[in-house]
Amino acid sequence: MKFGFIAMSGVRAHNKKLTALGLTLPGFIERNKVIASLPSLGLLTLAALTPGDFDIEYVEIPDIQELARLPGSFDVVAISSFSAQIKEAYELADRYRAAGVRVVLGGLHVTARPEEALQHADSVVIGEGEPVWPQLIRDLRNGRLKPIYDSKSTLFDLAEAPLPRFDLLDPKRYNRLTIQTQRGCPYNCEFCAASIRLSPVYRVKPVEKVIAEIRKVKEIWPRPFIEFADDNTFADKRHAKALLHALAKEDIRWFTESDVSFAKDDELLSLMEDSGCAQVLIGFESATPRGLCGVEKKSDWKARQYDSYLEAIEKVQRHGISVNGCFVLGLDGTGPESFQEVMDFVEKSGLHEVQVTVMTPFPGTPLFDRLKQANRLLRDDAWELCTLFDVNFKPDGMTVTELEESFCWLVEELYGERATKERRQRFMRQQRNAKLGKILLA
Ligand code: B12
Repeated sequence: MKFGFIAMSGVRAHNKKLTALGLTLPGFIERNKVIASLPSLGLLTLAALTPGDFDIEYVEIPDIQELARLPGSFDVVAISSFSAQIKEAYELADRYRAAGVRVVLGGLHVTARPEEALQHADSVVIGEGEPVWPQLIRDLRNGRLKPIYDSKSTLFDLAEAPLPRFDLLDPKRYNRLTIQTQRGCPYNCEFCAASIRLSPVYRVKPVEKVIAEIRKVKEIWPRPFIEFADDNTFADKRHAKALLHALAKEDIRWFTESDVSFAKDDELLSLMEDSGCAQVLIGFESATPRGLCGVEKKSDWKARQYDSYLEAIEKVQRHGISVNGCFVLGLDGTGPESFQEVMDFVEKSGLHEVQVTVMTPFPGTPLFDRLKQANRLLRDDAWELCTLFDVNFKPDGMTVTELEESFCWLVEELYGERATKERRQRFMRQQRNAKLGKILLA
């Protein structure tokens, strides 16, 4: 049986002004080049759980409009889903089904909207794929695929994680490859639409497993750049330190995402430096404390971190690791002044890289439910606007137009030639001073 694993790829934005800007701004182009070409780790993982007698192919589709014909001659396809491209994924699924191919849909979007997805698939998987995949394969062989496979009540132990099928990739097409070291997050941010929505329990992957995955990547790419597809890599400091000790022996460069708290731990910072960390992305969310209130739903944890931001950036960057600071615009409690506040914060902090996004009500998030109830969503089911760059809600401190236009202004200011160059130069100066400091202390 021929099995196609189909990933929708590339990045998306609908706001035409922003798209046009993105094509011209140096800081934006560089960042897009880096992230736009990641493979689907979810599908490579499920491919690894698929028995050897299946003939497997992994395909990426950047733009369905450009598809002259359906890729592959498959008996069955597994298509992954994010909200932004779900309408394209459904169109693709419909075309495959019309050609007699069985379609299985899974991933973040269909987990939030399984009934909607079922209109386009023979089977829909809710939650993590691993716990239900063996049963789905058995049912497929017997010709008895069920409409829904729900793994939400099963806690998948990452010690059981299979080695993803990196061998299905052509390494020349990627400038980094992803690996996961954990799933979920101990916090619960209202807008988060990542792995916590598949399974709410925070878990780490045993260090030996992560290292085995890195070695598997090395079979196709001897000295790889790894992006950890985690939501909060250093949330469990003990696991993080054990992992960093092991990573230091692997001769790789890597990137990850974390909350700000790791910067208080000097031992962890040194281990990061020694193990090849190039950049860490931190969700600061707001350049002022106002926007942070109520973001984290368990204990308002994020609101209490603001005072540590500047010192954290300074400390991490002194270790030669650049910080990519993420800010969400349009948060409740913030108004038109918040755009200039981001500019000021970036300048004051010396951040090397910045990522700004628009607050986005993804389906399945507490934010979506709250805004829907308050009648603050602009359009229902406008999943194509779930890009992090488009506005689909009524902000509480400004108009929709103000949010859209000021966001474009901010993008232009942040990623233009002058600001991008200044950030790089400031970082280089900081690196030189840190090195000089170390020499003087020695
Ligand atoms: C790598 C990545 C990408 C890659 C994706 C490569 C690919 N084709 O899959 C690239 C760079 C292309 C990308 C692009 C975008 N991304 Co992105 N990306 C990530 C990132 C960093 C890691 C995802 C990952 O690898 N997870 C690990 C794997 C193992 O988990 P998984 O994919 O969910 O798979 C599991 C289950 O979902 C399920 N499953 C998944 N697919 C399938 C399919 C079947 C058939 C079955 C049965 C099961 C199944 O089983 C898997 C194993 O349990 C996350 C952030 C994060 N920290 O997680 C954001 C994230 C997924 N991205 C996000 C967004 C918004 C985007 C963009 C819209 C950004 C933009 N403006 O363009 C685009 C969308 C592109 C598109 N084509 O749709 C959001 C998605 C939110 C949502 N609910 O839709 C996230 C969560 C980030 C965020 N800030 O919120 N992204």
